Amino acid sequence: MNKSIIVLSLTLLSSLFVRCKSGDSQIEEVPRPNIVVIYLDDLGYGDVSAYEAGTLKTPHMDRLANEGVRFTNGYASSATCSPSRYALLTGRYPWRNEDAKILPGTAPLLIDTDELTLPKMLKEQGYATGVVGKWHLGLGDGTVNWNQKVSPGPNEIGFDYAYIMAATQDRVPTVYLENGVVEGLDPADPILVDYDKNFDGEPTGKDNPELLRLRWHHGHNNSIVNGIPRIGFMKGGEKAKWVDEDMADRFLEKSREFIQQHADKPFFLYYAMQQPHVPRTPHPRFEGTSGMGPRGDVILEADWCIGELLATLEAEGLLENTLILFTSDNGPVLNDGYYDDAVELLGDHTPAGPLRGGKYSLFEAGTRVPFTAYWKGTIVPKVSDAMITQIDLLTSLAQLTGSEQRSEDGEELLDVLLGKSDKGRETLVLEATTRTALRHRNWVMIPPYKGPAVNQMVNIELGNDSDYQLYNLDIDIKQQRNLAAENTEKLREMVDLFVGIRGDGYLDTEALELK
Ligand code: NG6
Ligand code: CA
Repeated sequence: MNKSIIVLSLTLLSSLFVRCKSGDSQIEEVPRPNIVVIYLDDLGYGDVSAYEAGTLKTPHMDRLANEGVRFTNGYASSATCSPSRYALLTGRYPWRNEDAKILPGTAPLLIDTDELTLPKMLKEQGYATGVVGKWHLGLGDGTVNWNQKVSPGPNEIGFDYAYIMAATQDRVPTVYLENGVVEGLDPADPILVDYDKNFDGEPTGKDNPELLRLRWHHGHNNSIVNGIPRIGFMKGGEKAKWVDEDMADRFLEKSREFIQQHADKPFFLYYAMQQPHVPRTPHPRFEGTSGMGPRGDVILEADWCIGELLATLEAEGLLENTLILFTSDNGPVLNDGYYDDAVELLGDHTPAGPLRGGKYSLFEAGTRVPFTAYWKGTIVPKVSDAMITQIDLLTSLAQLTGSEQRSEDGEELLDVLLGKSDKGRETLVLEATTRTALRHRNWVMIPPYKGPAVNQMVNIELGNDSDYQLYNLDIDIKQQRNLAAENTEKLREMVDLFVGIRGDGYLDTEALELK
């Protein structure tokens, strides 16, 4: 072995471990693997072929699932994006923050800069931290000038590096920001953004259908960018606007660069992919590849990106020193506001797998998502039925890296995450568009909620009912049989537990009078 190889090996080895004090003040070695969170947007439980063998084949996602721990009871923190991401990064239930709702592109930063976050905790442990992809957690303090450095944002809550879209692919501003600065902005063509009113003379999806290459079904009829109507109004910033079809490649490229630049030290990468959220704009390489239209095509595109990311880690010699978590921010939706044939070309594919509901729903498909943990050479492949939620990641990864930080609502589930234990959570509050329900062991209790049973626009059952609902998931994973009336004892137990967590004021007492 020549000298440089020895020096390199020693450097790599020292980066694998951190010296840290354990409870009895003994010094012990704690591993410091790189950590990559691959976070899909609206990917359903049944969209991954390792979860639901069907027409769509996702070999790279399957690799993570089949060669790692594949959780069958892995939950997103909410059935929509911003609250889900808030809870992922803070380890707090989203309902503790009343602003944690789907945010417009002009919303202020949702996470307090004093708050404990996953990247902050890992930074304290010596990690380089980066986010690439969809942010949707608000930026700035409420009055953002997009032509200056936008702050606070990801850099102020623990990320050393951030390459993001501000909100969603269907919301303005349709530009990338690198560490708070809009990429490629021409100062002579400043960006203006407004969510209430249009700028004089600017075309909109509503008034100018002749300019559209993708038609809107509901919402999405404000400013037109690249022939696609969006939510919100934007003017200027022509050179900075993203090309939708290139977004996947761009996020992949930035993620790879981050990995390559930090190959010699522990890093945390939050790779927040935009697929299969609307508008679904596959790169031409993937157009038509699924036979299911753009929704299927962008899932295959995302799968390819994951393969490329794995190949990068492998080429850098990092695969055996990297814990890769793969999951989704909420459940699936087909028609989320554009005519893109997602419903018409679905065929036999079942995005929610066997689960009821979808995005926006309190039923299982709203929050139960693909959730896998892969660590080559360390994690022994298995299927785990243990209950775990993304809220647990901050605390569990603190355990992994020797940090004493614990988040408000996260549980210490490191052994579950690594497949060494099957003793997951017992209790979890489920959340969908600010409504909450309770899962305890194999039972789910949904309190009565006003509002429609079905969101007709997206054609998803929301979980609203005038009565209590009680389901036994052990025998009824599809949530078809409401046992509330016949098992009042269990219902009472669940309601008491729920009230204990959510507080007395949450349910109105009249509704609580059980018949
Ligand atoms: C909804 C949008 C939907 C999607 C969602 C956010 C309309 C009618 N619907 O308001 O298309 O953008 O917000 O999705 O505008 S999420 O995954 O980011 O939560
Ligand atoms: Ca989402």
